[in-house]
Amino acid sequence: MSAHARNARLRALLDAPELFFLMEAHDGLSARIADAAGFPAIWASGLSISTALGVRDSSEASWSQILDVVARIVDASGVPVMVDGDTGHGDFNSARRFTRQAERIGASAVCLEDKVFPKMNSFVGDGHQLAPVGEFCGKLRACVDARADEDFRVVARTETLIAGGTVGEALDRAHAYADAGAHALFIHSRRKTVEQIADFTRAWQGRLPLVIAPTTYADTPTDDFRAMGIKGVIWANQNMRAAFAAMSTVSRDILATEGVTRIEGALAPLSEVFGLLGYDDLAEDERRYADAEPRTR
Ligand code: SPV
Ligand code: MG
Repeated sequence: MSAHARNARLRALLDAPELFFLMEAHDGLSARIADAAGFPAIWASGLSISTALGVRDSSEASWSQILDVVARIVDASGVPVMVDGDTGHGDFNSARRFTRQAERIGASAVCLEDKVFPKMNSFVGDGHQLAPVGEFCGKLRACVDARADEDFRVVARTETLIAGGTVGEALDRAHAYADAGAHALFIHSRRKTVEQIADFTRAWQGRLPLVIAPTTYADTPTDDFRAMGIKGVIWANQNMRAAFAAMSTVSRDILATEGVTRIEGALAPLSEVFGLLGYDDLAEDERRYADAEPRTR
């Protein structure tokens, strides 16, 4: 799918009445797996990419390091990619440079959050500081103006509830971000239950498409999110956590047993890896291209 077609696809997903899932990816392999599983869109998660790079989700990875990984995710998949842009990695100018570059490498949306730089992951600690509303609105406007393709989406994320604010305060910010030109709104909560999100969606009345990441309230049935009118549900870190758990088990087991006999059955066969990465297609292409006879006229 061309970059423009991917952008148009994500825009259509956000604007359609149906709910859709965005699956987290943090490298080329996880992107390929999410795509092959059938997810219609990918969330390039700051937490998961940072973790895969071996650093903390506290603006430790530079924006170019993040976008290097996003380029791998775009390259390895055929579905639209929404990039977790954190705070935009600085002021409005850093954010719009990040946005422009994300669009150039084939991402279809950037999501910007209203915290101050450097940010800390939303699940860590209680010191989450929000940016002034006017400053964040200017950042959103700069990113909306910086797009080359009008189907590329700028998603505003409010961390009001993460910072201990009320649903009313989150709504005030969300309306300001909609006025500033955001195309969708990510309302984030780390409560174990969905009530805050439900209160927000009732009052929001569908002004812009809503996106959520139900990491802590993940046992809420998806039909409840549908009933609330939520459009995008981001499974924000499950591939990274699955890989973390599996790699921890395998590394410990091989060391403890001095071999792979016990763990081998739990591993993906290489044939499955080669299948997903399209080794057969390459063999076919080699037959076609590697030693082509000159065509006779
Ligand atoms: C991420 O995936 O990096 C997110 C979502 O921003 S969360 O970790 O829930 O803040
Ligand atoms: Mg993040």
